[in-house]
Amino acid sequence: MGEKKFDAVVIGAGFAGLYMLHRLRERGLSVKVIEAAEGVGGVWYWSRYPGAKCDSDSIFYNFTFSEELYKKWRWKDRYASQPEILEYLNFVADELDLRRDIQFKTRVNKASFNNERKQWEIQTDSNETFVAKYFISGVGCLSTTNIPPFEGTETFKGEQYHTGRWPHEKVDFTGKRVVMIGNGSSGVQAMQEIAKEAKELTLLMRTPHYVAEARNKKLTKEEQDKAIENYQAIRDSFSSTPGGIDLYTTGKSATKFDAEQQKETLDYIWKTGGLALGTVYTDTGANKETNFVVSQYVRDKIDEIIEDPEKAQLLHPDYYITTKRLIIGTNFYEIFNEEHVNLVSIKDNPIEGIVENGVRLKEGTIEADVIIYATGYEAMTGSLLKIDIQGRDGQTIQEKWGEGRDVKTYLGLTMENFPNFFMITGPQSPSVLTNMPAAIEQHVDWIDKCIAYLETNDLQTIEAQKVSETKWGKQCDDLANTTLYPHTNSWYTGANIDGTQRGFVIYVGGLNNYKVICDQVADNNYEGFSFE
Ligand code: N01
Repeated sequence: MGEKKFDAVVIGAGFAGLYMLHRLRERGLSVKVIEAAEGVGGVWYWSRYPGAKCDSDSIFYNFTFSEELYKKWRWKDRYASQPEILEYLNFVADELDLRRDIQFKTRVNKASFNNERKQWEIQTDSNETFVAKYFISGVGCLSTTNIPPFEGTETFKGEQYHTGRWPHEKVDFTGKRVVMIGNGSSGVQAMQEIAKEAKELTLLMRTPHYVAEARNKKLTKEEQDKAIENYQAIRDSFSSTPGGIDLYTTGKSATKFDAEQQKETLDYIWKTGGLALGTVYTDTGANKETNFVVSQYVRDKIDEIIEDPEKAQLLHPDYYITTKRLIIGTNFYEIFNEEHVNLVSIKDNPIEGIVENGVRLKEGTIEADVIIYATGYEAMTGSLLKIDIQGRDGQTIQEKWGEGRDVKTYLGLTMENFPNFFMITGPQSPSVLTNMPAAIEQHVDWIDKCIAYLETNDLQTIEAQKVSETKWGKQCDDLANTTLYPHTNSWYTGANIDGTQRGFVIYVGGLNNYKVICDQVADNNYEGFSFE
């Protein structure tokens, strides 16, 4: 098969790939997006488990680059469900006529930079070769599922599902004994729904997590109208806030308030719901005293809600709140008061394997008709490392990043030795600590402007200098070390997967500050980069 030539090839047709395609096509470039799924949506195409929702308020979980596009869409609920988000991304693809430049059901296996041609050569599982000047990853931070290598999964006689690869058809839990492994955002959301149907639901819990109340509701016509009227304010919040979303904050440390005031504020947050438990005080992620105030509030809530004190104690999280992604749920703790919902701590009684009739623990077997793995993702770097991406002289990302957590990038966007390769929401960018569409718009806009600079100035390549990578890595580490994040074993650090290298690979300085840095680099004629 001959080569297919484009100006740019983008991997992935989620939020990132769709917007990148639109921007570059508007520039007049020829672009091909390569997507493994049969449709657009990225993670929202695959994560179809019952109850799947986004935990950012829906009115912020969309593109804002086009006022017209923004104003054409109305969210139904405070938090958009997976089907609604998928509908939204299909609406975007239709409105912008994106599908004609997306090749579905195709996976990129390998990409290498040809130094003589100054082009990327990209190979797919359909044995095609694409050649492009620009190669852009929109693979996402949470797209490669993690299924722990439990022994005996093939011997299980019932049904098994991973939350991130859920079947398109409805799974019926009626009259079934369901075992859930994992209680992160996916596990919590799925449990709340499955508990309504299953005969018995047992959570096998390794670490108790903090679950704040979501308070989901239908948006009224007035609320929808207001979101549309507030277009500019919502767009501004993408670049003016640390998280790319306007969440309630006192603007102060908890230490500035007495216990009564703290309780009053936290009660208000609990009642209004959402992720503001993480933003209500400015230093929750950095100051142990504030962190204790907020985390103890949740532990007290658990004690208040759960009738059985032993169960409540088991559900007490003890890591610094927000150093793992805060989870929001709907009456999550309440379900443990129901007789058919069981809680088994596997911290000291780990899973030894899957057997014909259930899950075998070190002590005892939990019988199941259905096993659900809500065990998360090879987060941050997993999806990039799965593809054999080779820069100059055949250097692979694996060679550059060691086992995957010794990440070296400049701005989380580019790498030395990988000319004209860009990562949308790559490691060492604010990515998962933000409202993702905000981070994606900022990255795509920056990449688009950078490509325009190359084209206008007749340049063949842009490449990060080694010294820029070193400085950026130090800046990211120094900032992270002023916070409590690196103290916790989480998917932020890679510690969710046994036996892998650890490393905290997120820029924690906030999307607002990060944008200023990226813009300065661009304004200074792409300071820290080399050109050919
Ligand atoms: O995955 P997770 P997730 N044996 O990694 C457990 C986004 N998201 O899919 O905590 C036993 O958080 C693991 O235990 P532990 C969001 O950013 C958003 O739920 O490592 N248990 C944990 O309980 C989120 O943070 C939305 O001890 C094992 C669970 O599996 C991110 O995706 C919805 C195990 C994994 O939790 C990931 O969430 C869904 C093992 N070997 C996802 N390995 C919303 O917008 C892992 N676990 C709301």
